[in-house]
Amino acid sequence: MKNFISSKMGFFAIATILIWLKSYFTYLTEFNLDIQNTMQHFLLLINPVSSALIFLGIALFARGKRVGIYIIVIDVLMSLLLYANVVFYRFNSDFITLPVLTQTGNFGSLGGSIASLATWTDIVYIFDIVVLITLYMWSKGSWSMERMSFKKPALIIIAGAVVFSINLGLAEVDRPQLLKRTFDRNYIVKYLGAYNFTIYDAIQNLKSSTQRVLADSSDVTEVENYTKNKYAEPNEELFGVAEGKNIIKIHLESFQSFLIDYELHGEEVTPFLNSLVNDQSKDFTYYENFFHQTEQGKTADAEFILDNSLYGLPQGAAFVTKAGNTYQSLPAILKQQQDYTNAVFHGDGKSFWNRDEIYKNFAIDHFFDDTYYDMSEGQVINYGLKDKPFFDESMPLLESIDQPFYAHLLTLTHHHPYLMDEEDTTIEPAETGDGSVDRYFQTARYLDESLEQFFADLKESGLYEDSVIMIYGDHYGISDNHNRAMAEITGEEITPFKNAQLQRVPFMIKVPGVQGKGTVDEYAGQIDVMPTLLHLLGIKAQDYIQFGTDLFSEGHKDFVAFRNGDFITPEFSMIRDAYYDTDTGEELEPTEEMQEMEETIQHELELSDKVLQGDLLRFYTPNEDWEPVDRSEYFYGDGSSYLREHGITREPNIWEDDNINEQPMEDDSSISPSEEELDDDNPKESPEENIN
Ligand code: GP9
Ligand code: MN
Repeated sequence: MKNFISSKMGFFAIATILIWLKSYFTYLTEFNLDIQNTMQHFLLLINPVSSALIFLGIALFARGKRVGIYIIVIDVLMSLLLYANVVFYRFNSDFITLPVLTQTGNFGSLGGSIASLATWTDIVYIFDIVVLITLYMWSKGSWSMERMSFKKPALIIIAGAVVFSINLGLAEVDRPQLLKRTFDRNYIVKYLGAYNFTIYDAIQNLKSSTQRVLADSSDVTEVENYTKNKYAEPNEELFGVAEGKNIIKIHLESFQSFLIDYELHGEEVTPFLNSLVNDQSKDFTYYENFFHQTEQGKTADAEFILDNSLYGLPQGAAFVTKAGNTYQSLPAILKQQQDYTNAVFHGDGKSFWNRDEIYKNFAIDHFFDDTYYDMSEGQVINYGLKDKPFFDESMPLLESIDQPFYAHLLTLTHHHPYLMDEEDTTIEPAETGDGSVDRYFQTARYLDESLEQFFADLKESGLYEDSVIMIYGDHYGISDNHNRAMAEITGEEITPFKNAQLQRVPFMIKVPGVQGKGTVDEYAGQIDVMPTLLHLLGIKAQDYIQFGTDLFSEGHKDFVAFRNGDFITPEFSMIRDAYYDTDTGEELEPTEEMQEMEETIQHELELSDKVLQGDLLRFYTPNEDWEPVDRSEYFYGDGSSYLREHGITREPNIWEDDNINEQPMEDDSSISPSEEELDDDNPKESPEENIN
């Protein structure tokens, strides 16, 4: 036995077992993989084996003692990949894909929150590496200098491949079309493991870059037929009512609809937004069954969907990976058809989410990034400028641009991990003991107050009356890593069905001269916003490739597709392969109608993906007046000269662009959450809870 342990093969065997066990326990404790039966659990247990055999097996081809070094290096690489996924998952409830890794240098949407997602107990992730290094030092003396016979490593790699084939075979029995469906990364990790998932992801990405090369003009016809067929004729009364009006579009960061009318400690959390929803004079129409449809691209996905009526990508953010594509975006259409000026306002560095690149393709004239704002101490927190100074300082900018304008204001303070300076808080945190959830209400209140102030300013400036004002939530703020606390908040256990219900985000719109309808219960998603606006402005959406339908139209299609293929209709929903009564949440036996809907959703998502993967809009001419956007006409300079030119005074900008997202989040925050509180995106207390 001792001989075996101190041999090369023994070292290899121990390394294999260690990485296997580490992976398995990580799956159990860190990821919520929704294990439903013994077969799935068995596959979870065995799936690290094939990767360990194959990858570590490669090291056995090396000569002499190098075998040990290579095994350790490969083990470290596998561990790094695993741990990166763990940290990423803690906030995103998702796995890292290559596009996420390559985008923004901010590790996807983690940015400033990353430190809060790692904890000292994570030290266990290097335990096996320490063991291996010690063992190597101890046993290498007795290793031969020779290369072992070629057969041994070859057999081991073949064994790994056989284990993988069995694994895949069993997985396909339990979950047909596992690799074909591709929508949900959770499935792939559950059945094939985190390492095989990464390989799969790499292949997918290679495929997608070849797709563009292979696409041709005939590919767009199928998409055009589908979208023209789905198109809903405008509501006659509203068509063109807002022609030439300014449009003010307000992005509520991480804002979920459950906050509306929610009371904490007997107080409304968002009294101002509530007043817009409940106002008797009804300026606004509020959609209470409106859902976000974002994926890994988070904010960027929301922006993308709203301005293009295309779905975001199943992996990564189209803002980053498809920034070179041709688009026929809402701002571009408004500019061409009605001479609008397009502007985006955001108190963060311009390169975040690759905005400064893709905005050019969308025909955004002005991008007021952080260089246009006073980013000095006390004004910023977490990712960037606080919402109150943001709106305040946006007013003169808004007044400086030509009208009619399409102005998009992106808020930021209500962003994970929901940090606040003491003097900005006006409501006590919740008391679930889950820091993110508890603070979530405080930043929501702050956002609400900032909006109230902005509305007052808009009224004072005269812009309020005659503008279309649209408010939307971008995506969830509380991931399903917080189900325990959310159960306390909502008073209900957070099942997958309930979690889908929580993906509601607010959508409200005021159209000048049109009486708002108060709260309406139509089911809708972010994809529907663009055709709605086009029709309000008197532009036929039918000319364009759009997957949504006008919210005000009689024929509005009220099914909501989530990016993973799940969906909700007013009658039934499909969530993680189970069907439910949307009203009662009761599980249903699938009917033909439900299955047809599932296929429609799949088809729609696939077509939208084709548009992006093949860059198909480069082949599409919406109408004879259409002129493709020329990105070279757009340039986003530094704020200081613009401010000077327009006589706008600001404190000097002491922040460098790139620093914003890397600022230690506790800086200047007198109520910085404690380390412990910040750990709340960490695995839940018990492994059982994780695999629910
Ligand atoms: C960053 C901000 C946040 O500029 O828009 O993006 P998110 O992390 O929500 O995707
Ligand atoms: Mn966001």
